Amino acid sequence: MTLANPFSLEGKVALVTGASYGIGFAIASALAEAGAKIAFNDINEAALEKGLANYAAAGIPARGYVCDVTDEAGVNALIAKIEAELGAIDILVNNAGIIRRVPMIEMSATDFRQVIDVDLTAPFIVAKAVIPGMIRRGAGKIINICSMMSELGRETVSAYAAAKGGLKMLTRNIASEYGSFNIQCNGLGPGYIETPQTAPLREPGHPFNSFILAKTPANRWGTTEDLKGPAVFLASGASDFVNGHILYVDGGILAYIGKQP
Ligand code: NAP
Ligand code: GCO
Ligand code: CA
Repeated sequence: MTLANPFSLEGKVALVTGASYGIGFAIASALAEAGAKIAFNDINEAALEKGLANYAAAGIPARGYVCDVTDEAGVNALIAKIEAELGAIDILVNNAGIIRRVPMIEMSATDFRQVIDVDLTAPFIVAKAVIPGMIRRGAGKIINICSMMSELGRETVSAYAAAKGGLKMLTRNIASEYGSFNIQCNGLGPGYIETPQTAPLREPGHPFNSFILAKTPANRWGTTEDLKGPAVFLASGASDFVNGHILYVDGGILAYIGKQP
């Protein structure tokens, strides 16, 4: 008798938000490799076309949709369209996110609110749209992409840290409120990963590069490849009794005081 593979996602439908490239694309690719059908969205047609080209180049038959995750009516229409075209959404990855690096006292309330809107309110909106179907089916997986800033602060990222800290608690609250319906909601907390979002921090000679290497026991930046296995774990039956957990994939940053200069 062959034991079923607990990490298999065969027959599952996954929505990964903001997944044209970067961490979202890598996670969607991993879920596809594990057998899931992939839906993703991006904020406009041009970005979506680039995303579709990326999936095609990787041989992944992903379906792409234009949707701004902060637009509740648009998100509700997105969910209905995906469920009509691909089937019920079994796995949601709230990945779409922005960052604005500005000293707090120089940041406008408008910019602060925009970061909160995309990084915290939108995961609420999208989760709220998929949970009723998961309740009806008696199962579901929600993965919220958190951050080192779910635990730590640093200069210039006040809005982002507030959003990602809030996303950690939204994750725990969804786990608490809907765990009895066999819905598992967990966070995936990447450390410092090489993506367009962190490109400004990795410019040659930028002091942040040596700083983060000294703060990372693994002594390297993470890559999106490092996130694939943890994402499949949290999306699969292998984690059915893991709920409200933030799985940090950070090379040990959160455990380490930092290398002595
Ligand atoms: P990224 O390269 O900036 O990509 C972000 C993605 O989100 C893009 O596809 C972007 O689309 C999309 N997006 C932004 N606002 C959106 C909206 N309103 N509606 C729909 N899509 C939207 O970021 P990343 O580095 O891959 O990060 C992905 C997630 O991981 C984010 O939540 C980020 O906070 C988190 N994270 C990143 C790191 C890291 O080191 N990179 C570490 C921890 C956590 P457009 O390009 O069209 O705007
Ligand atoms: C920053 C970085 C971080 C990473 C990530 C760390 O400016 O400090 O952008 O916020 O994006 O969130 O986990
Ligand atoms: Ca299904």
